[in-house]
Amino acid sequence: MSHRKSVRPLLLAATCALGTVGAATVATGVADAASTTLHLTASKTMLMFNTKKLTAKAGKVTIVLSNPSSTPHGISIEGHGVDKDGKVVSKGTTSVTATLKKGSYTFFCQVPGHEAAGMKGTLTVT
Ligand SMILES: [Cu+2]
Repeated sequence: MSHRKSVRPLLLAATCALGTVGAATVATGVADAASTTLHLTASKTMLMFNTKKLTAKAGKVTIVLSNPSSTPHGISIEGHGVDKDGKVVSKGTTSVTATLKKGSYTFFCQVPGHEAAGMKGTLTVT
């Protein structure tokens, strides 16, 4: 950190404040983008989800995974530079949220071996 080297702490503070305002402005610009929550359920007995296809509008996308099984499962989104993992849970609910642009993404369970066994699908963002 270079704070100690700063010649004028007040100027630094002012710059930080401006930075915050700038970030808020950017967030407002994205506010009209859609916010989608998708629900996914893991099989109680097999390594699979209840669907292999999900769709969402570009913007903030949350996938909520219900796992009724005692086998641990998680939910991840990958593609176009996005790589987000939700928590792994057994007999519970977990979720992952990412801001996505138009395109095709992969959603999958990140527990080793589960994606290869079939716990994956395509998330199409339009
Ligand atoms: Cu799994």
